[in-house]
Amino acid sequence: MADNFGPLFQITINGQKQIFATSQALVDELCDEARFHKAVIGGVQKLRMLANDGLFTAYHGERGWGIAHRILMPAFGPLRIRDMFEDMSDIAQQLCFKWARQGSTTSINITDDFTRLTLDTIALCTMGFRLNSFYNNESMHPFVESMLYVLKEADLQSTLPEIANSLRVKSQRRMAQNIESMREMARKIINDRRGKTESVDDLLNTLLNGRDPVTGEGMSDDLIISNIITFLIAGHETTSGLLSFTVYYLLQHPQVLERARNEVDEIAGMNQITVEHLANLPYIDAILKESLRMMPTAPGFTVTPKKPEVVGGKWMINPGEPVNLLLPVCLQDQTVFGSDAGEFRPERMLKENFSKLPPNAWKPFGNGERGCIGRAFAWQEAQLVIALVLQTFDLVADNPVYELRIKETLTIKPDGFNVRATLRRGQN
Ligand code: MNH
Repeated sequence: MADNFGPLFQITINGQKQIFATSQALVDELCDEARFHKAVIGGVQKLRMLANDGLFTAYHGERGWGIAHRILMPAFGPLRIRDMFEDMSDIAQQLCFKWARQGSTTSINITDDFTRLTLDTIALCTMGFRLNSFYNNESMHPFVESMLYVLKEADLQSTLPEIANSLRVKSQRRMAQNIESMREMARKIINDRRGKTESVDDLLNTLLNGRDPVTGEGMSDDLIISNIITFLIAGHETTSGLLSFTVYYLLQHPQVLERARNEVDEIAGMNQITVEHLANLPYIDAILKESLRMMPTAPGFTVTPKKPEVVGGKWMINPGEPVNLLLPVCLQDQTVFGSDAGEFRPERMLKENFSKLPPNAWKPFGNGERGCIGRAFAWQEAQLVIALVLQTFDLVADNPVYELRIKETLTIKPDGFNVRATLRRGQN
């Protein structure tokens, strides 16, 4: 539809008018926070049943958002993220142990294992909580089972007319039960921590004891629960997709893979990868950026104008009308990235080239005050995992003629992409 009707078109879904923007020039305009702000609609709005005024699902200007945002921003700053490196390594090593022990004849569904990794990482790094997903191959942690149900149901409900939803009594009841069990689990994490005497300086501690510099208030228990759940959800699906697509592109492009691996070998050799190494892996950084450009794992975000606005010089948009920024198309805009915009070419994302892109050309982490709070977290985790996997394994696609299929929930991931991993020579 973007090819036929872009750069701006409108369709009606379930009686609601939806506008889609598909060019970088429009993204640039729509990222102007003086004119536009986030709109919470569709699947994201449905998730409010679970996460209410948590950071991701909060309405523009909602009180709980402001309090949580001001308390939590410093907790996601670069220094705090650096402190999480050891816990990130712990989980990344669990992944490597698993692959090593499975041996090179096992077909690995890479997205499943990366989801185990990212979920365990966010829970351990932010709350000191071990989900131990690598030690349970059959079922996922009950929290995860509930989360998967709720995400799927929220997505489905957002595509059905309200009347159909009101008739799906059993699904509604299951939804409510799963939501309650997730909130109960978060409540338990809070109470466990409050029962401890020694202090731990982590994100959970900030949630429990942080004070909003503006209002002087702390966060209510309900708001803390909503944000714990928000981090667990927002903090893992997107990063898992990023890692999966990155491995997919690496296997599609052997020269890129080789250059990336040489970079790791040169910087870290066979030594354990440290947080200092990560700053010296510019090519891997470019690969991750390019992977998110080709496959933005959060494939869009939605804004609405503060007052009636004309965009692109000719389209009138009114407050409350949602404009979806369709990232997979915007990030491959040929007027910005050239005629090879549809090709995976990490060189274009090396610092000297990246810095020459026009403003707002690369927005896979959203925009402004409602942009991703976990960006530095995700980046450190992804750099570490790709470096460690390249250092440790030879990877091949299980199906050499695999053609990329995409699975879409709120986020996108490769579907049915399996690899085999062989320990590199010279290592046990
Ligand atoms: Mn994240 C918002 C993409 C990793 C927590 N994230 C957003 C938005 C995008 C996004 C896009 C803006 C959504 C919108 O405008 O409606 N996030 C990503 C990507 C990755 C990612 C592509 C990984 C790759 N995000 C993470 C991680 C965490 C996290 C990791 C948690 C640790 N993200 C959030 C939260 C928000 C958000 C919380 C909402 C912030 C706000 O509105 O205040």
